[in-house]
Amino acid sequence: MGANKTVEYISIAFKCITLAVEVYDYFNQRPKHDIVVPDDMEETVRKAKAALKLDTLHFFNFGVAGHSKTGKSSLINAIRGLEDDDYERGAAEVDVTETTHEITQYGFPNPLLKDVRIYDIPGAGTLTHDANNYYQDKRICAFDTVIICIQESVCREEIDFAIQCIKYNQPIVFVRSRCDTVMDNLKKQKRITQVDQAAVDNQIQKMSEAFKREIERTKIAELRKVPCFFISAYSLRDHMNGKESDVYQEKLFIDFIIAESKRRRNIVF
Ligand SMILES: Nc1nc2c(ncn2[C@@H]2O[C@H](COP(=O)(O)OP(=O)(O)O)[C@@H](O)[C@H]2O)c(=O)[nH]1
Ligand SMILES: [Mg+2]
Repeated sequence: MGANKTVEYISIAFKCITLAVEVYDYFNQRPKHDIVVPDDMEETVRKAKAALKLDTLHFFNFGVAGHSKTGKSSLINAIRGLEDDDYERGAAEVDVTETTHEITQYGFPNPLLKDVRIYDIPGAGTLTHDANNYYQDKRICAFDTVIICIQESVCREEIDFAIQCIKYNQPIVFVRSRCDTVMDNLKKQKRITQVDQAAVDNQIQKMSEAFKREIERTKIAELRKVPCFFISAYSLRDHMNGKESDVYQEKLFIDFIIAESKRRRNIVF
């Protein structure tokens, strides 16, 4: 192996380690503060924590909500750095029809992330539960941050659900996963010649603008502050495993949930 190649490999290895350390640096510390909620909502949040058996003192708890097939389980596996079929390490089952409305808890197989828990909140806004009741029934207010998985466009239930979160001073973020399939389709339709970073960036710009227009149409000012990140579960898994893969907005997304959950716990940067 030539000297140049060796230097290149060392440099790539170094970048991977730096990336991994950045992510773990936050997640591997127990929260130093409990979540902060408006005074008049403390009692509700206390009851919610008890009902869900959430330990907000020792764990960061992230909820993932959204309709069936929006990619929640895949996103959870990706954040945990797992392949979808890594059942030995407790991968969430992908592509199953949601027959339950039970919230499922997932820890992190990586011991460095032992103080983080992530929760699958299935079927938000289905016909059996309207979004407002769902928020109350499921005691969503006790999570540090709620990640709302959406499809091509934001629907009414997702908007109502987001408004409930905002009322509880709860950080939320919309995520549109499966962006790799969007790019593949554009190529098949011959609207792009290849899937390179320029084509991805261009498409993300278009999707972000379309998202903003949808939010504007709701005429709800608070929602303008809620970002939407466009990602692929596959790139996100690589990102979480410290590989240099930030094809869509994986790094922005993880940085955002870290920053917002700190805000909710009054952790000053
Ligand atoms: N190509 C691609 N497929 C995805 C992605 N995320 C989810 N999927 C697929 O979308 C389908 C539904 O995903 P799943 O995680 O089960 O959605 P859930 O019902 O919301 O938990 C499955 O076939 C996944 O493999 C992604 O980022 N890229
Ligand atoms: Mg699922």
